[in-house]
Amino acid sequence: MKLRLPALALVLVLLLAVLPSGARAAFSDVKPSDWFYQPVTAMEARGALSGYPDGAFRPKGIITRAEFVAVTARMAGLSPAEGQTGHWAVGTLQAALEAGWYDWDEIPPTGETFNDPIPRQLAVKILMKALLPQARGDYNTESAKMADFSSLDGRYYEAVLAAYAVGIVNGDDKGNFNPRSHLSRAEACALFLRAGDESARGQTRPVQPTPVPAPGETVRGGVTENGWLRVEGTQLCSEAGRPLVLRGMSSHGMQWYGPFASPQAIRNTAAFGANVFRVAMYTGEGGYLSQPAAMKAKVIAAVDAAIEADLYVIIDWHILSDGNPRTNQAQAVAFFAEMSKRYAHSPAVLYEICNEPNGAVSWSGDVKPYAQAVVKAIRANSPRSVILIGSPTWSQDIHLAAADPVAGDNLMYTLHFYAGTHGQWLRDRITQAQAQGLPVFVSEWGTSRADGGGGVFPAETKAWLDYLDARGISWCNWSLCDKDESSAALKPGTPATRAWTAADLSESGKLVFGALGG
Ligand code: IDC
Repeated sequence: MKLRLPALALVLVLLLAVLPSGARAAFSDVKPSDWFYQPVTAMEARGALSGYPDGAFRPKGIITRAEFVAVTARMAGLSPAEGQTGHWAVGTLQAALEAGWYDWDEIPPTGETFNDPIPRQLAVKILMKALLPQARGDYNTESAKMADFSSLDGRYYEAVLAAYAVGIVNGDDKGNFNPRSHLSRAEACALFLRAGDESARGQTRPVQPTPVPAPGETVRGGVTENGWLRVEGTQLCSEAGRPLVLRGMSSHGMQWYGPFASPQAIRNTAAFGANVFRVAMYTGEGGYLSQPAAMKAKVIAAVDAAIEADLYVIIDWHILSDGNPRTNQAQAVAFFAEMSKRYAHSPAVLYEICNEPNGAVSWSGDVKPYAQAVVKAIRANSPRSVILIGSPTWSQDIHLAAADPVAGDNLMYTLHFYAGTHGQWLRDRITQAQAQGLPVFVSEWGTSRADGGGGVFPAETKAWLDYLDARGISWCNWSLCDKDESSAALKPGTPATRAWTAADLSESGKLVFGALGG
């Protein structure tokens, strides 16, 4: 059956066209700091909708009834009905009507409202019927969440209450649902994504993640694929609850080696198989405390570049010479409050709140109270991002944290090692801490001695990587730069401004980059 496509319809088809698989369009009007960046890019990456031929997405444009039903159908796998002609989406609309997603009068098949904006209450009904038909919401509990519940039409109660109950709809800042107002394309993306993820979760829910996965049970992949991280038992998991391993590089100090956290450098690292990047923002050593505005700008640029490369990204408050995190707690609280607000909607961002407490510093007297204060500041903006907490003795004393952990969800504890200095005893400490229920993340390790020099230790490195791999523990290697020291991954003089080949990698870089994708 050949469809006749008038000019307008053709534009709409282009609008909904699927991009070639693997293409990640950078829309000219969708920036990493926009609240809708994640839903829009995730929906586009799933091939459920795309931008305009001019490279724009028009996030504020209004979505029509036909467009909304077409995207929903694509997500639900509903095929168009045969034998329909006229409007570009008429076959799909007919199939949706027959599937009972909406009634005849809500979108008459005669087509006169196909290109009208879709009211929110109808959009939610269609989405719930298509993707979450089993969901139900308790009348009293859910209606109390809507300040304007009385303006909702009775025929939408069931769907809207269910949507509130499963969390795919939240009201506006006044608590209103606004049942008759229209949806922007960005808002529709957020709705589609939440419904799609909730529906996928429903299908995977019976499978409980194992606390420590067996080798081969973990998944890799980037943010688009895995979504919000969550910690189940001791294991980092994807949004759908699958054990996930992040592996990547840490930057060197942003005040010295900022160019190696450029978009090109981060893309290069991703091309070697990394799915995480750590932005090491030294506090002392001429870093943030001496030049806050300049350092913050560098961190933001690096975080945005990592998000654009679909990597998870760790914002690291890199205390080192300032050994006790309490010394600059007020600055840390303010910094993380600002960052967590800025990235509140990005599932890519993790917060590492104190690189390596050291010197005369105690867990329960210093690091733990500091962590409680910073976690509280982050949670005020970002309820579910993963927060990484260090411990005394350069983040080796995880046994102290295991005995007295910080309360809260999605908290992990960092363990740092250097293969030329730390051996079996420190691995045993991880085993013990995990047995006590402590989630561990190796946010920094080196193939060298702990001072960053002394050459590379391949056998010791292999013992460590095998151990981490067997336990599904995530890691970042120190460090991505061309400094003339053993721990640097690139040969001295390697530019950050072009792609890298194996010939650019140092001895350490060869070992580490070889293990990134594996
Ligand atoms: C090292 C750098 C080195 C720099 C030094 C002081 O490799 O070039 O001169 O810091 O700033 C850590 C720290 C990390 C260290 C690294 C190696 O987190 O900042 O980097 N290391 O010494 N903990 C254990 C080892």
